[in-house]
Amino acid sequence: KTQETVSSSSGMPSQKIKVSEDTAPGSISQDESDIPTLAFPSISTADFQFDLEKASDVIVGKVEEFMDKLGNARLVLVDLTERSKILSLVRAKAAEKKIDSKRFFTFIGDICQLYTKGGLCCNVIANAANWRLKPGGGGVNAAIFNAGGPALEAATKEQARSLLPGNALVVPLPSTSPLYSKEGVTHVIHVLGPNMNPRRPNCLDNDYVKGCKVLEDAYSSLFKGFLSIAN
Ligand code: AR6
Repeated sequence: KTQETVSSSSGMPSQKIKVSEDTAPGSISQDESDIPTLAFPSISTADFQFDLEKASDVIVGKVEEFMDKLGNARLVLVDLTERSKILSLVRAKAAEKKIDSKRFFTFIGDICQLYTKGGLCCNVIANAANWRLKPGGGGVNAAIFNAGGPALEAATKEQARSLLPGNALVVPLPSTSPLYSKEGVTHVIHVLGPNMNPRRPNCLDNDYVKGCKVLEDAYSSLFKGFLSIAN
């Protein structure tokens, strides 16, 4: 057995994984970069002002639902700082449900620099998008469109011009995008979550019955989209 574990949740750079459990000497070991990995931000919980307790229940519930469909793929919830409340809530709830921490874990860092700054290989990243699929606007959307460059904007436009709440759009990234060449990201999945911010379009006015349903749909679309390219 030569398996090292990923340093989850600590914000420390993860180690290169060598998976060669129970294999014969000399057999090929799998490098971490071969493991399909989706890094995703917590959808709707910053600019869209969605309740963090409720969002963490939705995230952990959806992760649990998709666990046995993952195969060897991994899901990683990312946020910028170690003080992230959503990361602590999700970590605690995932531990309670005994979710396999090799298949799902949290990571601290900029989702646009997970490999170069954090040593974590993620071939797919998700974006908390706006309905027009436009760059800018702050948050993770501005960061991803910035890092992806004009190639990401063009590739997104080729796929769609808008997105409905609860939906996700898989965009293959051209190799000319710096996110591809530097970070190893082959696809960006744009996700539009429910909005509770009265200053943004489609505000749900604190209707959390509808809001939770839309957030569940958003994560289902995201994970299905990821699985469609992962396997
Ligand atoms: N890396 C990782 N996580 C990040 C990063 C980053 N670079 N930047 C932010 N986060 P938000 P929303 C985390 O506001 O609430 C945009 O303007 C952040 O801490 O980006 O779905 C769009 O155009 C939080 O946990 O998305 C939409 O109009 C999470 O990402 C609107 O905001 C989501 O925060 C969407 O709002």
